[in-house]
Amino acid sequence: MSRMRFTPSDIEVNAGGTVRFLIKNTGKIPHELVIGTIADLKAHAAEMQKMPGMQHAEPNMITLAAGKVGGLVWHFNQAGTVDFACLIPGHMEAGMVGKVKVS
Ligand SMILES: [Cu+2]
Repeated sequence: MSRMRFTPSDIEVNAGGTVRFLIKNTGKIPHELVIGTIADLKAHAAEMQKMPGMQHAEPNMITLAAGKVGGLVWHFNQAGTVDFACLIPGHMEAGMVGKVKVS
């Protein structure tokens, strides 16, 4: 099993900046990248545990099948820390989390 990591997992952006993330799933199973506060991400992950295989699409997330590449555009309007994670059950716990430092 490949390691469940985002590379890089720490990103720095300028407040007010709009960032286009280009994301590649180099693993062998589907993964996703969801942007939010760590509290929101944990709540969402708990919801997904109850509904395995839950399909969802929101502007703050992208789901990628193995080997696929996709983009996600996000506007970081204020300074602080924004978190991101893969919310497929077990993945966040395995280390699929990261942070965006906005300053
Ligand atoms: Cu994942």
